[in-house]
Amino acid sequence: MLFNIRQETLPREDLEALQLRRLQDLCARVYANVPFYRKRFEESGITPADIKSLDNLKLLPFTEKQDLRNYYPFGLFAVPRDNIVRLHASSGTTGKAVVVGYTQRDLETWAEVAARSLAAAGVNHTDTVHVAYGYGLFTGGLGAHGGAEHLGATVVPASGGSTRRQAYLLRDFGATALCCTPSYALHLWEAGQEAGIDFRDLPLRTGVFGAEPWTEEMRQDIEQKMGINAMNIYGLSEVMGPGVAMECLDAKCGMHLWEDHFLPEIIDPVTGEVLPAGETGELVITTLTKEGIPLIRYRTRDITSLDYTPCRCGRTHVRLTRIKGRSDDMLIIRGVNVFPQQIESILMESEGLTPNYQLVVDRVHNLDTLEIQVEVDEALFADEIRKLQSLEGRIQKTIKEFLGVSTKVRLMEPHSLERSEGKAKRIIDKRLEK
Ligand code: DLL
Repeated sequence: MLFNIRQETLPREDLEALQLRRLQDLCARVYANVPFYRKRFEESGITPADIKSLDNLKLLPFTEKQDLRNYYPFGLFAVPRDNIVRLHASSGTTGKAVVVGYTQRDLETWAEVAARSLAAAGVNHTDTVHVAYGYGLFTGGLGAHGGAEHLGATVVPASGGSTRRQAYLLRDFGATALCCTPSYALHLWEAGQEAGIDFRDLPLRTGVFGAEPWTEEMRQDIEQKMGINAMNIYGLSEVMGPGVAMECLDAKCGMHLWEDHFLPEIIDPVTGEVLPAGETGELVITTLTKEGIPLIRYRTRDITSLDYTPCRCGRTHVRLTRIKGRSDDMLIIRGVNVFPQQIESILMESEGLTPNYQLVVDRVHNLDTLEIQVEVDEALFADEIRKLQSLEGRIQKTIKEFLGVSTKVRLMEPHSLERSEGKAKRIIDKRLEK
């Protein structure tokens, strides 16, 4: 179901006209209120009046995470502190936190796009939505919460942690939708198994999963184990939080990015050149309506592509293809570029392996090494050692064939790798400690 039929089905021409008006307003606002952006305009030799088409956006430089860090905490805010009603922050894996401030209207916009997103996944006001994204400075919990409330659904604000208790809550409250990271969904499922709860017997029918990269193979695994539709939701704190883009149940193919609020571009991550529609590169987003901390051409570091072909659901907003990785998560193993998700896809094709895996990168005698630790399921674990060893060899061979990199595959006992309550930690790079 569409939450906001008019906006979600705007013909492209109207959508672009709206984007241009909003872009011009945005440029005027940041020029007047944010010294950082005024300087950027001046250095580029232009004023907001020079932005006459969407294409003119190219005249402005990118904004990067480092810029937000340099102006920590509030230096890029575009409204007086009095107008900020909420702060969130993302720590990321390295460096100083990035702080985002929301005005009342920003929170309303966020609730709107998050509600649209849940509706696209097939959730409506009759649903009970169990939110197991963390509540706090992380945007996941409160973002999904705001969307579900705006939709008129019943929200269970479970947050992360107490996993077995959450499995009981899911059963007892009869949640029909679950919002959390895909890795935490599997963790919840395992806790349910241990407590004798089969998710397939519960009323649960929709998963709204995101905040970390995952693959089509992992989707199939989750759907089969839990008996639900596992839907992909995208977002990032700097731009808003969950609900920047969302898959629709009708096509389950690419995430509609709400273009009346966010203007996407795809660039070559090395040269910064804007790539033609359909090509894969780094996603760059301009926030068209945000008031607290608007961003012009923000480099997300997420690798994806834009699909402008019409979608069967009737929504006209462009679709982001599944995130292939982050340009800063890409591993370079002896010169070969490898994304963790490529390895995940290969692992998930082997029967008996679980989606619980970790990549350990090291440097031994000046050579990069990559060890893939992956848990096997109980059935395979009970098999003979010989069989397990031959499976390790087969996976190593497949990875070498498809990705061109030599690895060491280590099959691990079920439940031996650490579980995360939020984003899974897939990479341990020991080279960084040396
Ligand atoms: O993870 C916001 C969010 C919360 C999105 C809940 C979806 C659901 P950050 O902590 O700032 O914000 O992390 C943003 O997470 O740049 C991507 O690299 C990654 N990410 C988010 N959603 C997806 C997804 C939240 N569906 C970073 N697929 C982003 C792959 C994703 N990666």
